Amino acid sequence: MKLSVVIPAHNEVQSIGATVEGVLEELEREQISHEVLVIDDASGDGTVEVVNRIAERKPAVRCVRSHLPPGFGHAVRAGLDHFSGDAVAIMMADLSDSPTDLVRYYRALEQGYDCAFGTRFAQGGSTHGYPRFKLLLNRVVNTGIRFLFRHGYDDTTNAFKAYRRYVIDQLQPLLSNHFNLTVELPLKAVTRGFSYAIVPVTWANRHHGQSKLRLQEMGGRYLFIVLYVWLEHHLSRGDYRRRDLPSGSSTRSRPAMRAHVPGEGNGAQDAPRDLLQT
Ligand SMILES: Nc1nc2c(ncn2[C@@H]2O[C@H](COP(=O)(O)OP(=O)(O)OP(=O)(O)O)[C@@H](O)[C@H]2O)c(=O)[nH]1
Ligand SMILES: [Mg+2]
Repeated sequence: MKLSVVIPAHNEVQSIGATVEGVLEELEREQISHEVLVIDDASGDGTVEVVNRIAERKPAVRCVRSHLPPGFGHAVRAGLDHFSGDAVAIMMADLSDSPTDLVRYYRALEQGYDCAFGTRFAQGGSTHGYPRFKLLLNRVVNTGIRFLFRHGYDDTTNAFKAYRRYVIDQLQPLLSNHFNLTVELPLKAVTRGFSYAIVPVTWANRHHGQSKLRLQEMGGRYLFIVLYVWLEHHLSRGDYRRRDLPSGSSTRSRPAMRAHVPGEGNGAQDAPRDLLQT
């Protein structure tokens, strides 16, 4: 199974080199077939040059100029249009996400889960340097989403996740142009009936560069996409369910499932048998 790693990057010259090198090192060590796609939006600080220098040594790395308008959601969607792997992971360029966790996601997908979702807040997960107000907002929003969708998962808003290719195909068309894509992807995957492993991950606040998330501009957009998926789930009578499930079957979210992660005690036996077959 080839893994594509899509990394949206805008003016991340101080972090992008270490991000890409860290991913390569881990995937090469684990002998995981891979490609790394950095999706740039006209960065003016040398981000592209750093990636292109790595690409000269490592053919698995490509820097792609987004063909869509600027913005986080468009950049990720550009990556999802371009990737060639059997699965794709979306990862940030600011060294917040850990390449070791990327390997854990891959192992969960290998076990037969359709998606791998990280949690920074359940046992085994952690955050370092999360600004207090952002953390508070995060917990309120994720609790609200969990209440609405009852999917047993407490970190829906974290963008760092992995999906099998057929999941991405069946989530189209994607509507979010901005950071709200980070909730559209997992919520559609859950409500459309794909299985998901919940994997504890670590997250660290950026040390370099600037945050591009503008909270004031995103509130309405997050609410729009959350309500959109909720309405689809409750009113569409299963029209958008994954295609290999009968459309009239239950439209309730699947319960959370934990992946067996090497070195941890939680086992794949938690997952219903049919979910381990893909
Ligand atoms: N190509 C592209 N990438 C973007 C854009 N906006 C953000 N990104 C990238 O998306 C990732 C997440 O953006 P961040 O600014 O770190 O957002 P955040 O993680 O919510 O904010 P922090 O907590 O401050 O890190 C980073 O890798 C950014 O470089 C954009 O408009 N275009
Ligand atoms: Mg960030």
